[in-house]
Amino acid sequence: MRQKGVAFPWRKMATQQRRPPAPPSPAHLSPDSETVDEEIIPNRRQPGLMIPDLFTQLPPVRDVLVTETSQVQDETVELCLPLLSGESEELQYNEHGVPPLDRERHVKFLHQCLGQLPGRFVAADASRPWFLYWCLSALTMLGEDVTPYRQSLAATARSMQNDTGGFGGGGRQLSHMATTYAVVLSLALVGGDETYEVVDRKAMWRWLCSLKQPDGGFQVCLGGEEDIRGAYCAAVIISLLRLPLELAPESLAYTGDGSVNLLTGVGDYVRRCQTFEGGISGQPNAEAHGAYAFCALGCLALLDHPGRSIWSYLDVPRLIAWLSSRQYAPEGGFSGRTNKLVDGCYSHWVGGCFPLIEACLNSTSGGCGAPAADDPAIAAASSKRLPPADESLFNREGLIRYILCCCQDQTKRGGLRDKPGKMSDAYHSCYVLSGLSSAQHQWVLDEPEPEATQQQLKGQAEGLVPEKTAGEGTLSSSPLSSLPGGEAVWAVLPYLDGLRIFDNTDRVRPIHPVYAIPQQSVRAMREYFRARPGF
Ligand code: FPP
Ligand code: K
Ligand code: ZN
Repeated sequence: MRQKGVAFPWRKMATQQRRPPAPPSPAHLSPDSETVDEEIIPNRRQPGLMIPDLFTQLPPVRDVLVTETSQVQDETVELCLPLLSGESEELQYNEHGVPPLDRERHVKFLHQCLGQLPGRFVAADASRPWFLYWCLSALTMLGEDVTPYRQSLAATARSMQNDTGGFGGGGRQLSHMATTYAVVLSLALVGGDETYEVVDRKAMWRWLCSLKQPDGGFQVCLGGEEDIRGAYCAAVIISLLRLPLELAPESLAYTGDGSVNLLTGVGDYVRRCQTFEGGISGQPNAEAHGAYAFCALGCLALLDHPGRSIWSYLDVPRLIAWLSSRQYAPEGGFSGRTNKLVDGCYSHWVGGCFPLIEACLNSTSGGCGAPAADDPAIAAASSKRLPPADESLFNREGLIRYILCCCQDQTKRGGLRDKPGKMSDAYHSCYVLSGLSSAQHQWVLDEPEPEATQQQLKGQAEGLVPEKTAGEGTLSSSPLSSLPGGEAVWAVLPYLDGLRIFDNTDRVRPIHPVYAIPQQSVRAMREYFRARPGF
């Protein structure tokens, strides 16, 4: 039987290569597609591999309009299909048609990226803190011990810190929210008191206050753009360093009556970033992008228990629809935005949204069982709740296939990549592995004590969060403690539902769904600063 449909460019190529004919075509082709005589997909797959048709065949529905976009999409599928179908001679497939994680080569590549880089990397000089985070995070997920980097990291971080607060991309560079986030996470990853001590928390707090805007958001650097990265990075930094929430009088957002703190209006800022598509844009009225969806959810999950905050500020059903549309077949990976291509890094930016959404759906807080909140926004959100997510909201198998088949560098270079044909790099190594980690694990959020819930709700309604343990040396007579969402108790298990298509030795370490580093690293750093509520 021959497939019917429009002519696909890759089939012509396949004919020229004269590959052996394919097995019978999929039964799911749309019955009313045009009847065009054409060649069938080649298949050189090793016999006996168990790979669902979804990942080895062309999509059943296809828009006949040919555009630049549809052409690059076709080219991408053409590159991925042989790798996904068990046809690559360079890959060693297991019985599910999935190759192993090439740990050793990735580890070697990542250690190299932490050393001196070739001259062309001068263009990435301002991103040095990012390289630290990407490599240390990826190595950690691969099970490597990164504590030997403690001393050198502390020294490097010191050289990047400004007296006016925050970290720049290097010595004498302006502090930036992104580089500061990357340094703080790197310090957390290597751990150790002397490492934590590097951070000048008081200067950091002042600097964050200077970036806080009256509309609730944060600038990414002094005088720079305000966007949702700023809000997410600020929330992570405040939470990990347990910074006080009250505003310095110099802040643009300071009102003088204590009605506004570092977190005031952040949720509303995030709300304004949800677009007509259901996804999240970098700033209000821009295009939805997966990287910003993660920033939005991570930020909300720190503001409060995600079972409340995500429902309060976002249209969850529309966000889920948009996130789900990011996963493509046959590739299995995620795209970052509508009509664009799959890319390994979205395994984290988009894939990492699902644990947070699942926690929000499965939560009994703030609507599904907990006493109804006084806050009308929460009450309204509760009324449109979806049923709990007892199944995965994304195709974990597809993502794992894309990562292991398509995102591993196949040469001795090692490292992970955007897609076949691209070079591996530290950024993609980190976020592809983060996505793999999300797909291999299941996170559940333990419910807070009812008393704590009520207290937090009250605190939130007042725009304040009551300090749990008032400590010596706090900033003022009415100190505000760190973000309540930071106290949420997350528990992780290997994801065990359904078929495990990867070898057990290919499981990477779990990372905290909000901070994207191991939970132990989060705990250790927050524990260290718990004893230092002031400066
Ligand atoms: C488009 O790139 C990418 C963006 C619009 C946003 C990128 C932002 C991040 C990856 C991270 C932000 C988060 C933090 C915490 C700093 P593109 O056009 O090259 O890619 P595309 O075609 O896949 O959209
Ligand atoms: K991209
Ligand atoms: Zn990418």
